[in-house]
Amino acid sequence: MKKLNTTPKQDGFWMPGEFEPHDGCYMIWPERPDNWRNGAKPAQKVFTEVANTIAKYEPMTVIVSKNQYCNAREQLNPKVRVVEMSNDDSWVRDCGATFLVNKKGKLRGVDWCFNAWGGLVDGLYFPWDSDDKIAMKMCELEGADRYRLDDFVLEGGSIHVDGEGTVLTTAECLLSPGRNPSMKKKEIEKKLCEYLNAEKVLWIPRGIYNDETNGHVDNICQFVKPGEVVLAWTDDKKDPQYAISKEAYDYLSNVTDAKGRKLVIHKLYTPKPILITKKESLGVDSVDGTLPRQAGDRLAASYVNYLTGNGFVALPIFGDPNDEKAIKLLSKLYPDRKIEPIYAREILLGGGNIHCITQQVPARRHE
Ligand code: KQY
Repeated sequence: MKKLNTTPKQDGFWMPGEFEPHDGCYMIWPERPDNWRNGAKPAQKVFTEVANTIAKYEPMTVIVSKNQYCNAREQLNPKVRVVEMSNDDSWVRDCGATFLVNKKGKLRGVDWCFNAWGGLVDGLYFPWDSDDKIAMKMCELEGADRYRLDDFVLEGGSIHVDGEGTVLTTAECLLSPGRNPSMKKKEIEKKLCEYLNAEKVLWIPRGIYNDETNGHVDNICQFVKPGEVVLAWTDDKKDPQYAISKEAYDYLSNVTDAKGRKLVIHKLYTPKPILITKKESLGVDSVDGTLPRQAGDRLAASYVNYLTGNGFVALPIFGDPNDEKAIKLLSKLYPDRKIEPIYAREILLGGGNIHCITQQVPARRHE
């Protein structure tokens, strides 16, 4: 497939909202023992549950290394396509292709530069070169030409779009020193609008408290549909999350989207603080250059990190009283989709959640 020298905006390709129809979904099988406890076995169980759940609704592909291929093939539902591919870890939202469509039913991908959430400044592991090739290989599998940005670092979890010209992001992440330190905010906006084919960027100040991604937007806020968002929320003023969510709420209450609409904001209550236990911490290999997992550290738990797909919402739950509240709110907001709650503490222990480990392929037919 071709590497293109034009931009999606020039060519009439755009990124649809995640809530629009999909042709499929991707994940990467977890295995690195310095991120996933107990040799990644507990994580593999939950990843299997996520992949098998999604496969009930749309074509599912799981990328897996040579060493883990037979194990993954054995565990995953036969409906899931399993493809061997080198990788550094399992965050396909971040290292994978951002897929775009045009009015003629064609698919293309954006292949951002990936540097493991901050490169040598504050990245989470080293090296990341295999992950940086994942987007290109996904484009090959999908038969999609691609726009490669060698000069612009971005992870898919740091953006959401409404498919109608609005991009949602956080300043904490996109202006962090490990991404594109020589670029001004306006230049970054221009790049996003050019490569997602959008008109307006909304900048939430910060992401979820203690999020190791420098505050990805996909853990704090997401579009339910154009003009409507869910925002991670707590009423507990003593929790450092309160000030972060309040700041986001105030910001979002005072902006309009690309179509000039004010946003409807739904508060999605976070679970109570979730901390790494000693047992969990001891199960993770300690490796120089990889973020340590220490007992007592607070995890970036949020229900906002859900995936919307064809007729379903795959929702992380944590065994918290607010699980039910989240299920209830999302059932109301997505009356035509089945809410699929998945106990996701193991994914959270690795540093993200269901949205971070999935990447949708939008339906090629778009008017
Ligand atoms: O998108 C994410 N939340 C990924 C976090 C990376 C974690 C690596 N330990």
